[in-house]
Amino acid sequence: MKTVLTYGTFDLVHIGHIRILKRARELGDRLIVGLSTDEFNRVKHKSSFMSYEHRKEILEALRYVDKVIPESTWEQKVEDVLRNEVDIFVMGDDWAGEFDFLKEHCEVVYLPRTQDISSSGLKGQLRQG
Ligand code: C2G
Repeated sequence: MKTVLTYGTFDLVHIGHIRILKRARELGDRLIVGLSTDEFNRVKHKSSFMSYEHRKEILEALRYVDKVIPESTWEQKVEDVLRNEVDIFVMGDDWAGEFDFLKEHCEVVYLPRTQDISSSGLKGQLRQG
């Protein structure tokens, strides 16, 4: 059983999110997502349109996601990797290099982001009508 772990806010889930979740899941047998809480979003200087509960319910409905855990701090990743016996940690390559410290505990993979789409971009387009 190969376990994959990734993190994010996943607000207004779009094809960029779906594609990274799909590719991450395909690297193993189960995918765990560390979902940023509303409070942690503020730490990340991000605000999400949808609440943590709604974003969690949406992710749990996706075929690629097996488990959602809360992401409340930057520092919890090593503990999450060990507690969940994670084999592969995955993030989009906008984070390339940022989580290499996890390499002593699991494989670290940065996957190409999907171009030309983002939650903030979608919000801007919706505002412009
Ligand atoms: N992503 C992508 N393509 C996009 C947009 C996002 O591949 N067009 C990926 C990101 O690279 C990330 C994941 O989707 O791996 C989630 O993106 P966000 O919800 O924006 O998460 P982020 O704010 O990057 O939070 O501790 C890690 C942080 O919680 C990551």
